Amino acid sequence: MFNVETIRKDFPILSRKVNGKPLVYFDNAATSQTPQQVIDVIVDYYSNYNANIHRGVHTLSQEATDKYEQARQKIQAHFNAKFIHEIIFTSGTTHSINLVANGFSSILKKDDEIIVSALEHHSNIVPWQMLCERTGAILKVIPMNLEGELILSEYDKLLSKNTKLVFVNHVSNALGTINPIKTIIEKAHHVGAAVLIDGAQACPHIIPDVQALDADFYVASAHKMCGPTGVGMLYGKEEWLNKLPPYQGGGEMIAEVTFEKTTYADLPHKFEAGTPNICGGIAFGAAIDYMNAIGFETIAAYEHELLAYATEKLLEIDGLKIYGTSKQKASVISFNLEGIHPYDVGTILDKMGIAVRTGHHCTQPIMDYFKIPGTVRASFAFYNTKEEIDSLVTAVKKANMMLA
Ligand code: 7TS
Repeated sequence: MFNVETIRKDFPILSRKVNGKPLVYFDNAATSQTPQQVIDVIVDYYSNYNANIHRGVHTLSQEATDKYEQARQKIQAHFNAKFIHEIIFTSGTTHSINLVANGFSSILKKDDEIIVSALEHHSNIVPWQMLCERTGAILKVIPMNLEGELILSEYDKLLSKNTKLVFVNHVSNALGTINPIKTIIEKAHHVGAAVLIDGAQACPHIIPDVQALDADFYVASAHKMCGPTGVGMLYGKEEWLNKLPPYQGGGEMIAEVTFEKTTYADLPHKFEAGTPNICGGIAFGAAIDYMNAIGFETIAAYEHELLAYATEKLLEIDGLKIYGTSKQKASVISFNLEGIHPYDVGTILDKMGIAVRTGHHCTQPIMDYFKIPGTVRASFAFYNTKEEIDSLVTAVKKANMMLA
């Protein structure tokens, strides 16, 4: 049985105070909090078997290597990748996307077309623009409607035999929209284009089955799903990862080096140059274990309750407008108070111990679409409570009175 009070005891940070008030942490879309079970794994690593991996005959190195490779296995199982070597450790979503974009520099030609969506985070826009600059490829954008949903009939019009790549997030960080990625992937494959799904915001709520989705690439960050910062993953279909050239050169990614010629290591090491975030990778595995022990269906159902409750309560406030009203939505609420800058609301909320994000959320095109400078964003996790939402609503009402 899911008991939020028991769950909250796993997160030491949730019992701290901010500005003399109990912390209410509603910035989970930026980074999630870390349970004691994952903190223990990090402490255990540095206390007992900190060593470099894949290169030592000594015991510590072997233990660290085993644990790191076990974490890769956990990720493979979680995302249902066919082969373990299809899982590449990276420093996070941004790194994963840049790795793929860089690889396509040698594949794309002038006038090839790349499609992104209007809902993308800057990290799923800028690397493709850079790729277009390098190759002469053309970037096209799937537009959205006022609810924050992608307009699939427009997507159909953009697709053609010139489309080589499609990049869409699974869940929008700014609006919470859950995108119909299975349909988006099917349509792209119909014209022979490859698809990268940015799962940074989906993975805290949903288990993506990369084989059932038939995604060519799927990327995520550990720090949004109860893991540490500085580590993430790239899933790529074996055939694609074999086609892409290495991203960085260095130790670990080679088969043989001479000054005349270097050959590269097999997957996954071809994309893992240098000493990785070993502890981070192991802790990523522990975070996946932690979330699976609670269960993603349980997590999603509870977060949905929080979302419905918060939406209803916030909409009772005079002059409050919610941006992103898609029918399929994760537990993210972006809102503004009429005539009040989001930054001012965020500052008052912080004084009351409530952490939200304010600004454009690295999605300036979405803000431009709504003609606003930014929003206040409250994003909920399974360790949040309805009482915390009540505190948010009270604080927003106060801000509304103070700033009106
Ligand atoms: N893609 C999406 C959809 C994201 O939400 C983020 C981070 C990224 C990519 C980049 O992830 P990173 O781990 O490489 O930084 N989003 C946010 C956010 O909404 N607030 O802070 C970071």
